[in-house]
Amino acid sequence: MGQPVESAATRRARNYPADTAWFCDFQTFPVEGLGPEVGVHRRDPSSVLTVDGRYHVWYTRSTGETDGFGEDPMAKVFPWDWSEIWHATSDDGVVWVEQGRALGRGEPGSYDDRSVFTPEVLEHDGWFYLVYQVLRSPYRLRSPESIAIAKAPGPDGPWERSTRPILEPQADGEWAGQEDNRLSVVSRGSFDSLKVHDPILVPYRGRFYLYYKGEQMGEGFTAGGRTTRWGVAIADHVEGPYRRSPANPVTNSGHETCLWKHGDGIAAMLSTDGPERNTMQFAPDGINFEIMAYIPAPPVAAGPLRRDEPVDAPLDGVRWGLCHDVSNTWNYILGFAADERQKTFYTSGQSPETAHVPAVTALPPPGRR
Ligand code: AAL
Repeated sequence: MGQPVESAATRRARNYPADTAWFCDFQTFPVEGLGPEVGVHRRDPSSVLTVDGRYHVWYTRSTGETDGFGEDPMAKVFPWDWSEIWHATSDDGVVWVEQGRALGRGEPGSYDDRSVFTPEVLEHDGWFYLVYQVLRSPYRLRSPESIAIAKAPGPDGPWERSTRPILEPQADGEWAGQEDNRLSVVSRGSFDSLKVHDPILVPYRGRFYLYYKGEQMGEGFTAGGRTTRWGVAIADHVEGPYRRSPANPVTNSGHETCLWKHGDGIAAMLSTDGPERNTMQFAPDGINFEIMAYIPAPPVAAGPLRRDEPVDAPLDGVRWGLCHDVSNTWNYILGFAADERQKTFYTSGQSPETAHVPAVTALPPPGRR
């Protein structure tokens, strides 16, 4: 039998995207005021907004050691347990000043009495909106997690929260037994049967697209790792009601959401989980995403600097921003920037010297990007 004319890998490579516009490395850099601090967790920063020449960000903030799931139902389980949403500002993108708590937990017994965390922000029609995760006590392995919304007349609040979540998990799986074990199920249900996480609001085609990460009852683990996927729920009005797209899930991978408008479509950066992690993707209709680039190391939980005008180059949606580092006991926030030096060298033939640009060490001053 003759040798195969070409290998399977060669055949696969024929379908890989050739456009380099979506490829980049990323650099991270320390920022003051939101960095490492013993006793304090800061994580999951929102997008960065520019308001009157000043940067604004919202993020999860909590204090104290974490104990994991144990006997004491009131003990802090994770860094995002017993959290609040805080607000910080900066005039240069490097030195940040904590302005204090933007939104605290709800009253005991309310849907958000245990934690409010992982915010994203949208400025629209003169109002500011936070979408974020909510958790009601007790916090157990099988606890559902939902998404709520709050609005304010300005970045400094006061924030008025929704009376109930705007999106809840589908809860359409079936647990096996009474043990508090999130993997023992009779049936898993939908990709978002247990938790809806990492919300981000994108005004698109005259409606509001709420993208989010789903976590499943009896979550699986495949060759790509955890089976976390993104869905989208769509509303005519920013405060809802939100209805899930029948096409959900709209990704087969990814963890924290990071999406931005590009041209007439929606661009996405997926990280951390799934066979398509660490990719840039684009959906011309906001639903059907295709891979545009495979990137080495996206920033984790990226909150990009939101630009007022429509972006032209694909990477303009993630050129700068804030992200987090959770590799230490105390989670903290740092800056990130897209780095196209390697690509510039290979695609323009510039010598390494001329292609070399100084390492990115700060967000651009507000107003100049
Ligand atoms: C984050 C997000 C969600 C998870 C936890 C806090 O990166 O994916 O918010 O619940 O981790």
